[in-house]
Amino acid sequence: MIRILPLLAVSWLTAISGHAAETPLRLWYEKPAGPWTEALPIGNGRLGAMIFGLPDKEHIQFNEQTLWTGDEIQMGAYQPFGDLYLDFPITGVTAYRRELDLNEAIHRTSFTANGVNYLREAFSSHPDQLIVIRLTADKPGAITGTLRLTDAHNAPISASGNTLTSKGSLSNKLDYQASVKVLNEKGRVTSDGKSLKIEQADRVTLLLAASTSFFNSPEKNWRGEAPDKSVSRVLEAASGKSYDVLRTSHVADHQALFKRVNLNLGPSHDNLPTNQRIVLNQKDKSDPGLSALFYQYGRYLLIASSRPGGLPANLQGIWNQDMKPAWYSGYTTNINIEMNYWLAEPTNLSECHQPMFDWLRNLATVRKKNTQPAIATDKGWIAYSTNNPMGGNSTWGIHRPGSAWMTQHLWTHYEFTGDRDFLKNRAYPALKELVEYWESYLVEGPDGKLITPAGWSPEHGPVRKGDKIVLQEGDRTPQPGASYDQQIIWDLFTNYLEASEALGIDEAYRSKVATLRSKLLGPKIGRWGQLQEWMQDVDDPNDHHRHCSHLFALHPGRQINPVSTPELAKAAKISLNARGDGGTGWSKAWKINFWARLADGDHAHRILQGLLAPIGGAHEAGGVYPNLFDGHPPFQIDGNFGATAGVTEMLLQSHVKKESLYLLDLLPALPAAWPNGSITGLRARGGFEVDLVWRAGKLSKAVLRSTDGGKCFVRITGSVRPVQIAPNSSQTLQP
Ligand code: FUC
Repeated sequence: MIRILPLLAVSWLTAISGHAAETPLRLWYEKPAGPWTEALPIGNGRLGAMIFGLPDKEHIQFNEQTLWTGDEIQMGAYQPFGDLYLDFPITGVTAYRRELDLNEAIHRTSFTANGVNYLREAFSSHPDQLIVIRLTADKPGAITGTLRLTDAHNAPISASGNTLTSKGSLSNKLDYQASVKVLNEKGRVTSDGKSLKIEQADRVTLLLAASTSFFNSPEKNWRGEAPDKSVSRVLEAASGKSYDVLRTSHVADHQALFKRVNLNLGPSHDNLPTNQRIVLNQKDKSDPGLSALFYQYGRYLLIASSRPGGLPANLQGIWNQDMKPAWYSGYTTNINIEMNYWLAEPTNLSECHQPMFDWLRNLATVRKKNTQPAIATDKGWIAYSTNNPMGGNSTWGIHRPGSAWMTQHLWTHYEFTGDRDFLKNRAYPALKELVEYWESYLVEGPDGKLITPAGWSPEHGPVRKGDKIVLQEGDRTPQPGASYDQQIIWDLFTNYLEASEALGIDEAYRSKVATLRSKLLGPKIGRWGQLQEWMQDVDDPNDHHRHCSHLFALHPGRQINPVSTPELAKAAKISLNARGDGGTGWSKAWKINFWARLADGDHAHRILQGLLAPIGGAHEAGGVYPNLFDGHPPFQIDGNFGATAGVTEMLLQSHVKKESLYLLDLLPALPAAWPNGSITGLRARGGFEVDLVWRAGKLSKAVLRSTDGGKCFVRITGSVRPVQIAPNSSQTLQP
């Protein structure tokens, strides 16, 4: 298995680009947050909060990723946990600033009032499993205020000593508890049974712990340790540590992941508040640093919402304030959950991919119990479009190829890490059972090709209206041979073939699957030169639907690319142009990836700038909120993650093979807007780590590293050359 070389990466950046390793990466504002989408997110993978930064009435709205209603059948919805309010008798605030520092994963609020300079810091610690809030002032005894805890489900709040607790249970018998403990330096803390009063303290540390009785396993019926036990344990352990110790281990833990990749795209208007940067950049496009910040924000958000052992990032990561969030804030499988994880491997956050694999395994386990007749299968498993953490679902739409698409992620994890145990024990069996499902499900189409008898192109379809065929939003009429299904099945079969070859097993079945793959109905070019979305040539050149499902083969698939299938790539381009540059947040994010795969960096950049526009009112006009959360609208985190993945595809691609080796394409889609820049620490398939520097729009230097060593091909400005790297070494390439 390939390991990471973080130290090498950082020192190399400093050496070649002359930049301090610490580029400021922060979202900052001159005013406290008003609406929720102005507040700033912190998270430790499990426990998250939105911080509003109000001097006199601080508001911290928090979530815990397992607080779900629903079960193995019912969808339920992701729930908000509670709110912490800190009321201070503070008036006459000057010199106000709040910021989220991505390098340290710390939120800061600072201001002056009555001649006192106040500084508040907050973070969600993965090593200590709680949220830590630190209140300081530069004059003794200046911290006086009241701490209140509320529960989103109206559970009773109790106060004892220096701790406030909420404790409740949801309709599905999921128990939960949150406790906040006040540790004051000087002054005193008293309780009135409901809230805590802090008087004349010098400094205060608040420890907020929250958990539920959820256990991430169908075998354990989804229930584990009682939350009061875990909350007490966590609070007790953290109470024995100083603020500095808690802070130091949090920063170290975050940076071990975050600092693996360093991106520099040129000038940055970090001197302006982020909300103003967003507006200004739309006018003059003068802030490539905003694109770099948005890129790193995607990585920050994944680290903060997806850690090994936990649940995958849901539709809103872990941040949600609504009792009935849009689309349940669940796991939608026809683009959204997959997009959440496109960035994981290439941006060097492979560990953060793990929760998706566990969720997938659990979902497969529940589906194979076949308790829902409409999606029961003899072999493998299939799922509905929208799912919860426990295998429960909305029954809005059967999404037959969803399991195959998600299983692509297992194969991708192997391609990037070379983890053979994972390939053998997790990826291969999961791929094989789905190949067996499709082997039994496919039928012969009119021209003898193998087709899906009941395909679907999310989330619309052709319906007859009078003598016309129109494409209707949300239509789910079965469409035999729909391109989306066909392409995903091709991808699944290909992943299976490569996996069985890598393991050297199942040779007879491998050749059977190779034959099946060769009989699949492949991509078709239609009457206006487009890549057909359906088996019949019914595509409408004025169809601007947000989904581009029939372009799966271009991205995240690899059946179509400009070099080996130029005609199909041309057709894909015609389809993509017809779909337009608009769409929801995630739709724009996907289009960045498509244009990068078509090697059109300027078009990809144009869409990225479209996604970085301030969010407007229209439901399908994607953009960003002042806190840089992606808006469908409403807020959906997939667009954040998908944009980071897209920018990565602009700088480095490794999905194509040449003579059985990966072909690393360096700067395949660099836009004119980023003439000078550098990136370190990207990962490529085959287990390589890649640093790139470019000047005047051309690659000036690349470094490839590998722990296990290996061969690949590298494409630099059009020419392809073989490269061999010895174990634990690196190689510098010049154009
Ligand atoms: C799919 C999309 C919607 C939305 C939802 C969560 O159904 O078509 O636009 O993003 O997922």
